[in-house]
Amino acid sequence: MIGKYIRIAALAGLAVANAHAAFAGAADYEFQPISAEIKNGPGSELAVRLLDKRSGKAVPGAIVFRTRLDMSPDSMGEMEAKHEALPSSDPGVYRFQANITMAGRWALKLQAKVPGEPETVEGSVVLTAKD
Ligand SMILES: [Cu+2]
Repeated sequence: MIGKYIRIAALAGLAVANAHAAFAGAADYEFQPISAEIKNGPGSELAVRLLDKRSGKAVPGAIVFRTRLDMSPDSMGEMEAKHEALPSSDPGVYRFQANITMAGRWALKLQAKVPGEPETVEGSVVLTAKD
């Protein structure tokens, strides 16, 4: 009887471990702001680094295919800022130019395809716009 329970518990543990392995991929990456402070106004420049948390190294060559910039950190999630990608000469650094319309905290939310990673990597960085 006891042996049977132990076997079931071991199998359950294995299932959890497998599920974890399946999700480990995208969670190994993190977007970080280069500067957490940005300029309030048109043409404000933002930059984030994509980090592989396992190696601590920046990850070049990611395709950032969806972004959203809004004031959700200051409870204004419906307030969006127009922005576009800029070229970057820094490997692993992804740059944008945004028309920031209000001082305060903005969230840049990103979805990216990372070389060698089948899962979509998602991240969000909070940037504070100052006059
Ligand atoms: Cu606002």
